[in-house]
Amino acid sequence: MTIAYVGLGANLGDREQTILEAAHRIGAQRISTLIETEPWGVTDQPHFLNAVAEVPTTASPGIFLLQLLKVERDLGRIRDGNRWGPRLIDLDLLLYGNEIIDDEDLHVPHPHLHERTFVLQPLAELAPDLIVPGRGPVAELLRRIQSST
Ligand code: PH2
Ligand code: MG
Ligand code: MG
Repeated sequence: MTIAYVGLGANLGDREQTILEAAHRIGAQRISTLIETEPWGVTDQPHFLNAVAEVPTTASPGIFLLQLLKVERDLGRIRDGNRWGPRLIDLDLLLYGNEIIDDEDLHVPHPHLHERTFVLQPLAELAPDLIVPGRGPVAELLRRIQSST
């Protein structure tokens, strides 16, 4: 059994309801506080609701990722190739145990994790002592980003 952390985000529809339903469907054992956040990357879009879920899993990282994509689809997400645009639900595999994975279609830890307050803050709430493999303690990453803005 491996503990995975998944970032959840939504900025269309009933954001809270969709995030809670997604957390349930992916088998979350804990979920952080849901936070209202300014859009990052493409800023001209509605505000997001973000959270992080802690998920125990026996699936391999690749299979787990497919499970996340299926839940996104089942909840109505349509992938239109708009990379950072508005979405009903986004499930990002942030961490899979202590593993570092750099496959063509799977990068863990999530490549933008350390630069996003909307990920680091809820992650630090769930797991304040967590070390992000290859990047360092989550609390330190959060401090760094907060002092740079
Ligand atoms: N997701 C994005 C792009 N920008 N901004 C916020 N605040 N929250 C997100 O989840 C988010 C974003 C692409 O996945
Ligand atoms: Mg995302
Ligand atoms: Mg995504």
